[in-house]
Amino acid sequence: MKRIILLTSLLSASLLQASCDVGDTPAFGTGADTTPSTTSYVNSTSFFILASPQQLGAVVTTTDATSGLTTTTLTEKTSVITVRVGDRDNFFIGDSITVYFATDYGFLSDSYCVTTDGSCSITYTTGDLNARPGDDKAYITAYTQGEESFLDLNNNNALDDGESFTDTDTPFIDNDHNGTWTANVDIPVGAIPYQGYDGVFSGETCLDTTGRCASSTTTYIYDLLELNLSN
Ligand SMILES: [Ca+2]
Ligand SMILES: [Ca+2]
Ligand SMILES: [Ca+2]
Repeated sequence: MKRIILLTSLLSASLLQASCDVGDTPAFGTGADTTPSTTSYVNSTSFFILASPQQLGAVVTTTDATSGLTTTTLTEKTSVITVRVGDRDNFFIGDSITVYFATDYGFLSDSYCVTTDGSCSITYTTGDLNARPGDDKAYITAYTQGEESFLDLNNNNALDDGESFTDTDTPFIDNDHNGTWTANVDIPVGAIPYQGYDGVFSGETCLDTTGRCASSTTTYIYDLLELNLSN
């Protein structure tokens, strides 16, 4: 999985050295009038991608009854790819969050979309039959800037000493479809080169005194989606 729960501040030196100097300016909105969110920080647990349909039925393999020969065809199909964007309290964050996309196969109608009322969409279209992945699946990555989630035991909207947080690594195109970063196989996006887990907390408010506060309040957050090209 893409996340690791950190229960203590006992972090390796290598993790600490893998900083999250992501460079890009966060594309935060001001929050929509139509939602009760009180923050413009997208939370890593409230950011996800979905597809309609997720099973495309584009690749079909048939067997000739007489000869026994199999034939595989691909009929072009499309799917609406949608992201939902929320805050740490599970409220939608309204407008003007820019979400970026990448895929290992097929075509995307846009490289990014900008949210309205906590959501925005692009369209996926299947690609060439012979270029498709061997498992007849395509993976889509959606990513943006946001904050990492944490267990706010005293409900003060800040990471305090002793509270755990969920570290995130940096986004990538999952070429081998295993849901995690694979060196020399997957392709980093957003943060290049791939920067991994930095071991420190990026969030709107960090009051930790044990060295767990990142220098930046935001970091890349992402979600992966598997599309089934066959039935
Ligand atoms: Ca707290
Ligand atoms: Ca991988
Ligand atoms: Ca982090």
